[in-house]
Amino acid sequence: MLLRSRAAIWRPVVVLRAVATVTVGAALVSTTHAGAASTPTAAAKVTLKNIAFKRAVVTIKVGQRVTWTWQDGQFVSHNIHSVGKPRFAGAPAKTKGTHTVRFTKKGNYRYTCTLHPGMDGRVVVK
Ligand SMILES: [Cu+2]
Repeated sequence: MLLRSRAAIWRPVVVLRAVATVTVGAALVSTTHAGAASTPTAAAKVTLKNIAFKRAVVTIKVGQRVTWTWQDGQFVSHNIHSVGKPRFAGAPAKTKGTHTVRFTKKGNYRYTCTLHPGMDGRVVVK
């Protein structure tokens, strides 16, 4: 009983350490990942569900963040691939989790999921 509750307490600490390592390894200053203690609230949230980005177009202000959340289940992978310019840090194909990007310059940021033609999105930074 005592061992069980200790495991439950320590598990989140291990997860946070793993996430921190990944963030540093990626060397993308503007990118954060789910579970990081310092992740601020996103100005806009986009879901990846039913082979679509919803909402497909979001508008934010300079300095704000967008968080994408994978919600199509374990059998459907999606990625986020920046298209044209300006570019931003995308995400590799995966089936769950989140991806957060802070946009520091104005622009029309187009992106797509390269696995699903027509699965397109855009972030308008004003
Ligand atoms: Cu996709």
